[in-house]
Amino acid sequence: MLFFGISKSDNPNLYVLGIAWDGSSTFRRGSSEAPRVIREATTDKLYNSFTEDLIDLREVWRYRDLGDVTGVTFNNIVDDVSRVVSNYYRGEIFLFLGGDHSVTYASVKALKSASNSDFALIYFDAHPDLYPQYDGDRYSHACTVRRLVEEDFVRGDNVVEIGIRAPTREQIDFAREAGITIVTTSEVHRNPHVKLSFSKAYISIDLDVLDPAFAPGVGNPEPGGLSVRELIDVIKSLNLEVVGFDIVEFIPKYDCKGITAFTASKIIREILGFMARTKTR
Ligand SMILES: [Mn+2]
Repeated sequence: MLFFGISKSDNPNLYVLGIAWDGSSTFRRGSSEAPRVIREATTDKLYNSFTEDLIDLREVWRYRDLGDVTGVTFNNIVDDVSRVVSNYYRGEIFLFLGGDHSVTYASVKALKSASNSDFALIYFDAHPDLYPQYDGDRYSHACTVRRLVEEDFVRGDNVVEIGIRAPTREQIDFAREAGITIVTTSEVHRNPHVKLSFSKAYISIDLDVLDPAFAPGVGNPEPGGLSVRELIDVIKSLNLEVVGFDIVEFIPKYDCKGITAFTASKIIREILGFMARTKTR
């Protein structure tokens, strides 16, 4: 069974949706293959249902896998994700499997509309993704947070970017103007407790926030990153209700012996355990 042996259900409290899109990547492509490979890496043949903190995910979660959204254009993807989320969302948690980081634009937009509520964005990434446009594409994966803020899907002062280590002056200037909080990789390394000024958020995990030693199979590897241990400890330190989360930028063909896939699976397992603390459904 997939997802650590959690039961499938027609009355789920967790939906899984793959977003098989890598057309907004700037360098290496192939993250559209990731949803299938991440699912396979959650097999209960490899991992049992307990988290590090002894939460039994089978006692908390019932899931339904909605398959993958595929599309020829980014607009198709945005529309399809919105349609699927609005069809199913009744307060459940959504786990989105990317895809490149542009899919977070689609998922946040869809959840915001379907839930009709405001939430903050915690964005784990080596890169700020705050370019006004990249190679002529305003919806490039290098522009995701800027679009979400400028189009009012999330307030700038409700965005925290964690693990940043590949900034540009232009992007950091925009972050300051917009009130976006930047927590650098060095800052996390010194202190994994990130303080937040909000209590409800969407979490986006770009696997390149990790050092390529722990996640070689990504589009834009940036050495000097977090360890898996540090990332999990940061997540566990957050005091937060999570409305949904994603794992993005995994490219299976650049992976080495499944390292990145197992890392993605481990992160999903621990986030599901982390969310169990605040889950009321
Ligand atoms: Mn990114």
